Amino acid sequence: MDLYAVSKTCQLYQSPFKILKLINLFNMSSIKLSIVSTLFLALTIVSCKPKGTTNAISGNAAQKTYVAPGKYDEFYNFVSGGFSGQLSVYGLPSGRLLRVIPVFSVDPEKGWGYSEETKPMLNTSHGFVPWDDLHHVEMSMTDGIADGKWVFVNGNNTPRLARIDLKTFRTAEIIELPNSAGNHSSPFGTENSEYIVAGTRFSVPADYDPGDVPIDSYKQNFKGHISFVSIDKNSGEMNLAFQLRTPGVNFDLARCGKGKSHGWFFFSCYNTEQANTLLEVNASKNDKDFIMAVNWKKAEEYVKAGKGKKQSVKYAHNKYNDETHSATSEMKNEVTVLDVTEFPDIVYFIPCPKSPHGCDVDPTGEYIVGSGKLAALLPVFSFDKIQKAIADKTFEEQKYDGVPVIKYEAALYGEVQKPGLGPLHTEFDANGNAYTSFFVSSEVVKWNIKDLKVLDRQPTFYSVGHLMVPGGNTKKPFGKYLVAYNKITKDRYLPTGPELSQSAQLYDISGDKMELILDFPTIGEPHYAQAVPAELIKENQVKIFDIKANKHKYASHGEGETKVVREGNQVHVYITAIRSHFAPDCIEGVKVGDDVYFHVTNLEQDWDVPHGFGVKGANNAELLIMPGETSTLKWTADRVGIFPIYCTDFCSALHQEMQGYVRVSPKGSSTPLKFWLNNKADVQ
Ligand code: K7E
Ligand code: CUA
Repeated sequence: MDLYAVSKTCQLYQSPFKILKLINLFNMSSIKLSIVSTLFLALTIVSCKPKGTTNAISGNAAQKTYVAPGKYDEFYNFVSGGFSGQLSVYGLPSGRLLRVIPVFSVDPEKGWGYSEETKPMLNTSHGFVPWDDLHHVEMSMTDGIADGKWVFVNGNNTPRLARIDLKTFRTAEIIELPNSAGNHSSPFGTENSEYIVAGTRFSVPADYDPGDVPIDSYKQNFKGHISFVSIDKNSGEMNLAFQLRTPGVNFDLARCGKGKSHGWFFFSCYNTEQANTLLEVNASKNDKDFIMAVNWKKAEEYVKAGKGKKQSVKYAHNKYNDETHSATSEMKNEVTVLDVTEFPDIVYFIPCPKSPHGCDVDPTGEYIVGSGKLAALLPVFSFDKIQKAIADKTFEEQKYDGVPVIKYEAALYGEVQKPGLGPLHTEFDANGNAYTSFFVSSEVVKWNIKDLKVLDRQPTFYSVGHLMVPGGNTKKPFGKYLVAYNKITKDRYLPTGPELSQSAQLYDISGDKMELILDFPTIGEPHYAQAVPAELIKENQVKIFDIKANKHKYASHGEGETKVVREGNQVHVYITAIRSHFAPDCIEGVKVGDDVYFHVTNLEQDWDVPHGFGVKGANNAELLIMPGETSTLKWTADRVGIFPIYCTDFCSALHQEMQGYVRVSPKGSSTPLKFWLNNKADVQ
């Protein structure tokens, strides 16, 4: 029985005694029992039954979230889609779903990963990878404040970082991360988005080291890598600047320093036991794991001075170009690696109780909160004290795998006592308060950073993971709302078969007490999210692509440029779409076995007039083509007959008339290649 199961039991409103009895039904090792008894103790302190289920939504809550028809929401909220691999965009406070942005997973609705132009975006060193697990969202920043230009997100499974352009709400770039496995501690950005940083969850043998080693040689052969990806200020383009090679632990989450701690990075680490099997027991033995403090400015200096080793690796770097309306994928083969044991002033470990998950830095940059999943307290570390401890060398006698370990008390500002059970993540408001999520006790707890006193606690429904306060990770939180992202909803929504909805819950945090004002379901499992005021983004939207500037190789800039060209068994159809016809809409001379490429250009130059494109029997998805854009659908003619094509997006009153035919003749037939619109045969 694991923590998760315990918490599920907890949500069935069983008493802690019942839970313990239930746990005892399982044959448990003594270690497990000790974890469980800690848990039990904590459970007796904090009742796990969410309180206030009946009065959770108060009378005027509806008013607070009501956005009248024709009115806009106040915030854009970018929410991870978890194992859907996508990012969804909601309005706050209404909780209305505005858009799902395909990132790492193919999306037939938008042709993402299906059109010829977007396929290269999902290329990796493993080939085409059509899915990933997206956990964290990091908006670009200027001077420690979100600037609304880009959103960075992580692909957990096949380690990747993506950049989404908030002018188009599309994925503009994806970079693969070598030497990484489980890109979980990612992506976290520095104050001016100098770097987006990504730590590996799994330590594994580096790509440049021998990989065929026994799994139980973990301690000798498994290493961690932290990637520093630099961001071009103007274009946003990502570049893998360097990596740090670290001892083999699991990196879970991270935050950059800000203000006084700008130049530093903090990572939570678990499995400091370096276990390689049954981690639920073997990685829960140590009383304390670590927060890893990284002086990235120092590391950057070393790299600039030519230090570190160039290692040979292989990773894909994919970019989408809004002029050619096409993506390119480039395979790269080198990265500069600094081994932190050879550069003693880059990295320090700080002991942190019991498998920390979240590692969060307050708006001033002075306080670093570690959230030990199995701990009954929350340690808050002081940046000043960490600096002093480093200067005074207040280290433990033993290094950890060659890295100095700062004494716990020397780095500690203080502990929040009895905050709740199963702390995961902390966000901040602008008034010196912190908000921490507690998975096991299903609650959000508000506490004061200075005196570490708990101020308020509110139940979540149920098992909250991440929390989000708009700007709550930045120097200047916007506050006002808090959203809890819940793993389990149980009885909150109409049931939907074996799997129930995950959800977000919106709290008003403008008063002393948090007030729950809305539930709304999410797409995929929500992990982290970030929100910014709508003004930062709303006015910058690309409304159309200029058709004259379309540099796609197969674009037709008007109906006069449309044509059908045979190259061996490939047939290229240059076709246009405008309300309400395709040109051409009749094509003959295609033969069985031909690969037909429909290059569809949308000639519209008005906002929000996409056309769609589908063809019978395509083992592919539709295309959805924006005004001024060209997209290509590949279709193989597999049999003789007449194959309709049609527009899939209801674009005008005559949308249903927007259709055409492709005639497929037998292999070797003499049907000539012909195409026309309205019997204007072979218009070229
Ligand atoms: Cu969901 Cu950020 Cu992957 Cu915690 S992690 S909940
Ligand atoms: Cu074009 Cu419907």
